[in-house]
Amino acid sequence: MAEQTLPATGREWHLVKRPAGWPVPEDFALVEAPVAEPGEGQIVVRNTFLSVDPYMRGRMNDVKSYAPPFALGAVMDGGAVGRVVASRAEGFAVGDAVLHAAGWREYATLDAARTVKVDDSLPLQSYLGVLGMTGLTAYAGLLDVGGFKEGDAVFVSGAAGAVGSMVGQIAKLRGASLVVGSAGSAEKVRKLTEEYGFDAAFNYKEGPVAEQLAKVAPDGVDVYFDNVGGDHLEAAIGALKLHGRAVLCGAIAQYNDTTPPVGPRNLALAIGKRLRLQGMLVSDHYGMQPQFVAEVGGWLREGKLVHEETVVDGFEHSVDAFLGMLKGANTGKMLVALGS
Ligand code: NAP
Ligand code: FER
Repeated sequence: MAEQTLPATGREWHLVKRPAGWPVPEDFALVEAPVAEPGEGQIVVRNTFLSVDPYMRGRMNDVKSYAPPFALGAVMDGGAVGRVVASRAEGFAVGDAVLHAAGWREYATLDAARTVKVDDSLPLQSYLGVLGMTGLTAYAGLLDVGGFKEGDAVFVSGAAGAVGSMVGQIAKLRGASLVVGSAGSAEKVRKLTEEYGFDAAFNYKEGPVAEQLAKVAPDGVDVYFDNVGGDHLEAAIGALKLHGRAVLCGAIAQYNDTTPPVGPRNLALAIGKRLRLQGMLVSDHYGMQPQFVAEVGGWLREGKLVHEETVVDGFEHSVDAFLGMLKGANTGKMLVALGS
């Protein structure tokens, strides 16, 4: 039996219109919906933090992709953490902290087997960022997909974001000879060099990426971690050394485009330089989770790794947080706090 009285309703965010280009607030609706009683094997979670992520923009389009499109007129989903408020599942008690995929709502009734119990000696939102999906993307992308080795020179775009800020720091901690990054504001560039240990950084809005990259990495790079695509990827192909690797993690510069992107126009350079450009999805790398948590968790405890979160307060501001993230309002992981 449910162990405490549940609220009759909770709020959830629905996608009501498929965005054409940049999403607008009218594409979303804040809806009051019944909170379902848990069935056998189920729990009810009150979410405390929601993750808003770039890949969600892709799910707003009605196209076949690695993740199914969000249905129109239905609640969206995404990473979330919260506390169990009712349980009919063995091993799950009221008060337990869980990580799950039923975000964009205040209360979630779901199969306990589809949630992961987490240790709440750490701030719960860490499981959405530094020790969660974005952290693992950085770790697995750099080390496994990118084949990073000590002494490599690394360039990462989106460097002040959740994934990028981790990529640069992991590369440094693993012995990179040079770590350079790009980001979209002077303040982000300052943080990269003064707080995150990057050797150099530049603001991609201040001039051509290829020219700015050539200044900070005149001898080229061994690994490019691509979060942006477009002119960033083109510049990186130009800067990669013989046998260089590009990790194709994201292409956020084109997620809201309504016409097909041009380029990279210099792809043929990959032939002579014997480059490897490899796409990645974090979901292929969950096997690395224990190694990732051990190594990155260790660096966190030792104070060797900085991690930042940009927290938007209030469930009703979830869409603002999502749109803000797409426009660069965040440094580190963008999160929505629902209050505890
Ligand atoms: P994030 O970097 O924390 O946030 C997105 C950032 O993108 C913004 O803060 C903004 O920062 C930057 N941006 C927006 N438009 C841009 C543009 N036109 N050119 C350059 N930068 C732009 O997000 P995240 O969660 O860490 O994700 C980063 C990338 O990794 C995304 O491309 C995402 O799709 C990808 N990703 C892939 C996987 C996978 O499994 N393949 C998993 C997670 C994430 P500025 O202020 O610097 O512009
Ligand atoms: C996943 C695979 C990919 C996932 C997220 C992504 C939340 C992100 C991709 C992107 O941002 O481009 O299983 O889980």
